[in-house]
Amino acid sequence: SSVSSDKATQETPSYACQRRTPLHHHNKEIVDALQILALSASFQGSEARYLGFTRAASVLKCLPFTLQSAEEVKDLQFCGGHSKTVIQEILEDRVCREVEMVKNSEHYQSMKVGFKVLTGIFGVGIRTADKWYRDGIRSLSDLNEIEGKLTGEQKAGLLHYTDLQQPVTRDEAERVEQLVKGALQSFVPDVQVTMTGGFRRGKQEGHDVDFLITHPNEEALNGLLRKAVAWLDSKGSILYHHIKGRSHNFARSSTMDGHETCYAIFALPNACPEKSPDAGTIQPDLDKSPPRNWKAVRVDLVVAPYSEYSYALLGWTGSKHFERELRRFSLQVKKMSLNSHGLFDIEKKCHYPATSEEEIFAHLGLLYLTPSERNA
Ligand code: DGT
Ligand code: MG
Repeated sequence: SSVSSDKATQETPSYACQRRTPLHHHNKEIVDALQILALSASFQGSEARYLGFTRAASVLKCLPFTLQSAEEVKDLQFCGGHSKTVIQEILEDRVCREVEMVKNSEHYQSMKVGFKVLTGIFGVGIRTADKWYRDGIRSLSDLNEIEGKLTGEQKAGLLHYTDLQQPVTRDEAERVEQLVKGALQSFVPDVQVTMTGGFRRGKQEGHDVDFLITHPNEEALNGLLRKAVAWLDSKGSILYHHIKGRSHNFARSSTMDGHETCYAIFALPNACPEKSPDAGTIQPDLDKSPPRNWKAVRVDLVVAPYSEYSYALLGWTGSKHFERELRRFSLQVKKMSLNSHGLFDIEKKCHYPATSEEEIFAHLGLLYLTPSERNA
């Protein structure tokens, strides 16, 4: 086992953007446990502990074998201290007491409800969910009681809670893609629409569906998002939407970018059912409420000018931890500032244009990773 751990150490560079992280790996139980502790730490406002657990989980996702004993992680980066105790306990007892305690705690459970109502908007989401907790809100019915005080976005998240908490399947994501493409192409037939986020990394389900929209002629993009969303809205396909206009003075260091973005909740029509043999026979009317033929799905639509498209594609493909590490590597190792608009060399004071993701990795001196290798 010391041979395998030495090997693992040698093969694990410190930044997640320097290593291939597959979607499926060999240590699911331990990774899931560490990620629960990471989420709990962020719910408690501890960014440092969130990062510690997230980095340990991310390193374990790259291990090419299933851990048998905690000895095997002794030389692995980020897997010492608290994370090591967790790993050891799971290997020995199959469960970790701390993780079980966290999962059952009132704070963790209430924060999760609040966070989901806020449709998973990190940062803002956690602050608001925590404020609700401090105001004594523990459940959906508590939230329903203060409905009058909620913003439109929060009301929508609450109203469609049951649907939004269900994962979005790949099949559903593809049907959203058809809707989105149809709307955009009715105005600009050759507009380019790419599904980004977790689905581009090969995930079979997600919490939302992310799209990036571009066109070689920038004029063609003017007003396009608003028109397409209004068109979808007029067809009854949109339950809630909020458009953030393009901005030129966003904070360079922040993860927010200045692209025009629509945060929406779609009413996705159900897939056409296969004709069943007894179609047409009258069913007894047991439940008086009419069957609902749609599902609420969170959708993000982002418009990027053609010259920034590759940076936006890299920035919106994720994972969140991969993006964070890529930016940290750029800044600390290369003295360059990366965001989803471009790459800026702080010492040479110049921008690096790119027409593909491969070129951006090359500018950073990194080995190219395909989207499915960015599941850090
Ligand atoms: P999911 O949807 O939970 O299955 O997982 P992902 O990986 O699709 O995560 P998601 O949808 O939250 O975000 C996709 C990527 O886009 C992720 O790497 C972070 C990035 N992203 C999300 N929101 C923003 C934003 O407001 N600005 C920028 N620049 N990037 C964002
Ligand atoms: Mg997503």
